[in-house]
Amino acid sequence: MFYCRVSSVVAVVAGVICLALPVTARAQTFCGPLPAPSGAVIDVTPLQVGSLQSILDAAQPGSTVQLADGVYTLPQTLVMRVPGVTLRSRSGNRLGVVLDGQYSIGNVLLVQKSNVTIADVTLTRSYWHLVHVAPDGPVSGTLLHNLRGVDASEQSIKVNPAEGNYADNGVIRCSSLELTDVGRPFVRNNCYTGGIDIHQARGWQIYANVISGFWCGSGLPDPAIHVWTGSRDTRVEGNVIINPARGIGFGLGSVVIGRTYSDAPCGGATNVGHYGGVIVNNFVVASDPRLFTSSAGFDTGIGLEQSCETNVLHNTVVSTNAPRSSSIEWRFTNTVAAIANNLTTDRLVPRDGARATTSGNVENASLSLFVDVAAANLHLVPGATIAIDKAAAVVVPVSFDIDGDARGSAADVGADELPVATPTVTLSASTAVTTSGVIEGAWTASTGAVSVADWIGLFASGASDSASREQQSTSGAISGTLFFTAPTTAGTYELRYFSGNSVRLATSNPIVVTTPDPPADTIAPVVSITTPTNGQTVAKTVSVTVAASDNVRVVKVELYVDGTMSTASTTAPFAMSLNSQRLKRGAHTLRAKAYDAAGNSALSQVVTVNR
Ligand SMILES: [Ca+2]
Ligand SMILES: [Ca+2]
Ligand SMILES: [Ca+2]
Repeated sequence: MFYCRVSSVVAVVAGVICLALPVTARAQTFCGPLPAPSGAVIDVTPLQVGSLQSILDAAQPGSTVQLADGVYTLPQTLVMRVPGVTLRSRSGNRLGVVLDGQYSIGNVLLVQKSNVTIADVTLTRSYWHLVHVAPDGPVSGTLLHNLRGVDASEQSIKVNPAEGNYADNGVIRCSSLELTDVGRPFVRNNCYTGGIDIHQARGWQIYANVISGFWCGSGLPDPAIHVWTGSRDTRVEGNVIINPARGIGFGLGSVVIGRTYSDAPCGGATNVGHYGGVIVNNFVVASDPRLFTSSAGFDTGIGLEQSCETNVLHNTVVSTNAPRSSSIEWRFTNTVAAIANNLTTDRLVPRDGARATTSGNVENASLSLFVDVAAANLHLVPGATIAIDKAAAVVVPVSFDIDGDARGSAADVGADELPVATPTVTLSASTAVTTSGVIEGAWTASTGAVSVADWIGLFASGASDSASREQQSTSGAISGTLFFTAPTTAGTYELRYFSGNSVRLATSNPIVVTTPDPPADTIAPVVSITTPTNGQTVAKTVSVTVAASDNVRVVKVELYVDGTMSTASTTAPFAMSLNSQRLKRGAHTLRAKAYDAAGNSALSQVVTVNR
């Protein structure tokens, strides 16, 4: 059962879908590379750092500014003021390109327009934020992909409204945000920092990020992921949050000055910190002794404050010491939530009149349920029977876990689903193809064994599992067919099937790739006798020369005298001789016959000689 809001009244309604958002698989669990640029590409090297802003300003919408590897020490904030521009590294390696603010510029990047993508780079040492989305008109479609953010003095990624404009429907994914021991002393204002901090924004998706170290010796930072002041329909999924003072927060405080909506969500309630949204399949782990002894300690893993119609499902919150407050908590009277199937090592608590339906949660769980807490690996061990297959049924099931593993019919409590059994996968491939041809691969996996992160790769036989020539996602299908392009080099290859955590589950039959045969030779040689000439009188031994040619190669020429083969040559220029003394007096015919390697042959014109 879930609370449903009927008019402005919160009621408990059995069997009715009251989730604010559909809770199915997230759009993408496979943090694969960004597609190659589709528009104009502008290549930039670190030597051009002084003109990078003017390059960005001159870029046309749809184009990509591609940074060569190296350190870019920025003289000023880079402002993305052209819509639809992508800024990314050429290498795709986020460690290869470093945009460094040296704590001397406010933001490393400021996004003001729609559909800006920033990908595959490291951003570091901002006085304020590493990425600040602050629109100068209505903004949507911001994509932050595969970033590494290190040591912002304030929140690493900040989204704000500006002059009445909002930034909506952005995505932050597959990124690592870190506050390190080196950067922590640069945090100011009583620990005014955090990982992702979003105000008054709608429809953001935050998934598959790793966010670590957001705590200070004194002061309480923002939650590692904080979405508030009237934000709406945020999806926070599959993130790993390590040693935060606070993990994930929707809303903050009982009194909210923030965005409101004309369609009156949450029954038109005012003072709402967050409308709707889902927090699902996240790991939150606190294990650093310094965090627990810091002034704020580890406060809470997931907190809702004035957050209405919010789903908190299948999260794992683990702390090696007790939190100051709770593993998961919900506060203030506008908070109405569904809190289901979470696995926590401490308690879940309502505070200050907040309401939630709770089902399938496991509280006060033992640290022994998890693979390696110190390494932030909160996957279940096989003995975690208190959680395995114990999830309560929810109206709209969560189909996949933090790894992309299928939940199956008996879901586990928490973010991880332990695979039911050793998966069996069969994989077959084309047995013989020619270079650059098409290899067809087909697989079948046991039910429940597949993940949307599974993939099939093409390998040279004997190559290591890290040397794939091409990879394709199986999209979580139990069976299917994929097509690969055969290599340009002949040899023996194979397909291999990998689970999302890169364990090889199957290998195909060998694929013999051969160079195609050249087209068959059907063209006969051309041959003529050049000496002796027609009508010539011969005596004694006479040299016979021929002109023989072929589209490929002449391999033999025979000489026929009066229709009978007399002699032959297999060596160019196919010179032969004729002993005329063996001939009777009178006229005799000479003819040459030339052969190519394919067996085609041709006769010359007849040359008549007299003895
Ligand atoms: Ca299960
Ligand atoms: Ca799993
Ligand atoms: Ca020929």
